[in-house]
Amino acid sequence: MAVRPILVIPDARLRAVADPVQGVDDEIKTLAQDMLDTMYDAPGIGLAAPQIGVMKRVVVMDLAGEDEKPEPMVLINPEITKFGDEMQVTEEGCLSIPELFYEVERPNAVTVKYTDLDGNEVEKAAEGKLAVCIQHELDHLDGVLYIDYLSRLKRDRVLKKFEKAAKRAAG
Ligand code: GNR
Ligand code: NI
Repeated sequence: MAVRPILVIPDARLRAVADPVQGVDDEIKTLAQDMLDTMYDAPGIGLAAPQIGVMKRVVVMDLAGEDEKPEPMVLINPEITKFGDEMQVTEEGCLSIPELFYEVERPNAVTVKYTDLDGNEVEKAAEGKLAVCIQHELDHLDGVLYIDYLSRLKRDRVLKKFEKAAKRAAG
């Protein structure tokens, strides 16, 4: 059990592109477990490795409800191979942009291809909240945040707030 600190904007690592994983070894297995521990502790429904400062293309998710049995998912080198034609608007939040929630429009369905923890290639179709979460997490691997989809006015307001907070913390 290792809960690692979650980076908050404007940390530059949240804007960098993460590197592909070369093989599923013990280091990646430990990373995935630490990411799940960190996500459940937060708590959140997803976490991407750059959010804990590890620039590797690894994502974890669990969309099971509070009273349901946990359904941890680990996605290594994930890629979206298909987007649905319809769009959906849902409210998103991000552990790296704490305490704020905004509505975002995204495709309502995606197909994602990834390597799992056993090294197997998996292709999975998703819709609804899972599709939103997959898109949100994969964006993190490319340095993209959900606030990038907001109007410039709203995004700038969010950025200013966190830039101010970072300056205050730095003294
Ligand atoms: O915990 C999270 N909740 C959430 C809600 C709506 C859309 C996306 C998410 S992901 C977020 C955790 C997080 O920041 N993952 O990167
Ligand atoms: Ni996020």
